[in-house]
Amino acid sequence: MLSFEQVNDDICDCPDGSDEPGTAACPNNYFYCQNVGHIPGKLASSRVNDGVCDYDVCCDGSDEQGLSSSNPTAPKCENKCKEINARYVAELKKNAALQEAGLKVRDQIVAKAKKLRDALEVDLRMLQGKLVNLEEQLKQNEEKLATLSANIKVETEQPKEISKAKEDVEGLEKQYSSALEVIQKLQQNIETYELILQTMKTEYNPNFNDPAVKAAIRSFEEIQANPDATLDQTTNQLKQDKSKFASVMSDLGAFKVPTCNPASKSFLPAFFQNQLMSLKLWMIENGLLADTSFDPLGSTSSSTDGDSVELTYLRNMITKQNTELGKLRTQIQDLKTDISTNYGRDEVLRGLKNVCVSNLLGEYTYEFCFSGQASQKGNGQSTNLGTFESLNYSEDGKTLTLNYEKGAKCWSGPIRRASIEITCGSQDEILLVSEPERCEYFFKVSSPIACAKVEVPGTEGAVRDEL
Ligand code: MAN
Repeated sequence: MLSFEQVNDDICDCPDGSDEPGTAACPNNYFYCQNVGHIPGKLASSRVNDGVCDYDVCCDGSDEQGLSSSNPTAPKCENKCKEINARYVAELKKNAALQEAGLKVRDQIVAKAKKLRDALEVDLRMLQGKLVNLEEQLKQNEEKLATLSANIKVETEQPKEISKAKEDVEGLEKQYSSALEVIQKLQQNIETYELILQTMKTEYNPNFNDPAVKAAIRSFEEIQANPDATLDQTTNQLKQDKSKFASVMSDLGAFKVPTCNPASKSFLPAFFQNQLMSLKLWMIENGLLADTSFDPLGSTSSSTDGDSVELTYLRNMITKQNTELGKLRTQIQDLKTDISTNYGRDEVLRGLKNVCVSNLLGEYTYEFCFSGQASQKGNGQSTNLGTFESLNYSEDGKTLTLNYEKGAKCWSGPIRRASIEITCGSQDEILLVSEPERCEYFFKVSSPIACAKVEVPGTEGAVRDEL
């Protein structure tokens, strides 16, 4: 236990230096200056009684009061707490006024940000509703297409002319067959007669002088000497050709045309039908035509006949709806991403979308767009320094840092990036830009968006620390 006399006796008794708060006796200790009327301060012991008035910490000059017997020539520093405090309070008030004014501008930006966000949410709900409807319509169309495709038994009929031709060919075939039969019968008869004559020729008695038999045999021999092959050939050809009837009949039987509804019997060429379909589709989509009729060419929508026009229309519609759905989903995703992006406190940065700030500093004009891109312009070209990606606040909340990433690649170096440090100011202004590392840029910026409500604090209670 130390006695009262051992406190501030310029001898360091306690390891933590607590017995010498008013002297420099303990190394690595602090001198406490009361600074009555201002903020108390803590000064390194080494700076006590060193011949320098450390008014930045000890406005009362107590650090140089010659308390140290080892330094009796130390100058006595007069107490300047009153004027230092007056300057300090004036500075605080000035800053508070700046923050106050900036805050008003900030409030307007925040109000705009809120409106923008609300609008995005309305858009999102609207698009989500549209998505649900479109998905439902697509589902219905796909079901209709499936039903249609299943029901289409390509029903066919033959034109009358074809049926008539078939009948005629059938009649001709019968006549042909009868004629062929007659010819074949005659051929058989000829063979029989030839056999009889041959028998007569070989077996007749030449000792009987029968001139009729001899004349018949002579004629038979003449015929045998000049055989006529054409008959056999013709008969064979006729037999072969008979099969052609069957093939013609089969072709005629297979010749059928699809049964069509009146609409698909349109005389319009396919090109015009497609154009008409597209026009109707466009009119339906743009609310100029009710989407009640399923068939763009005006046939009954309940028809489930094999109707290629209706099928084509359905398929076109499904393709279009799928494309539209893809676009909608992308839009919804973009909106969701935007809505969930961190735009800082009160989403203040959202209110500054498309707002850009630039300043000519040295050889380049530097520019950044809040939540957009940062760039360096000069020598007729613009270099991308990165795109806004994230933000963070300093611990005391007074500094907002925006991080811009993935800029243009440095020649044989890193990808450019930038940190934009914003503190409260009456207007958006780039105060300075430096490049602490090659292709890493640091912007110091003032803007109302970093302003905050401040209380002008009393001077009591706080301790001004030199460190
Ligand atoms: C340009 C500028 C500079 C950068 C060099 C790197 O000159 O973008 O800021 O340091 O390229 O090569």
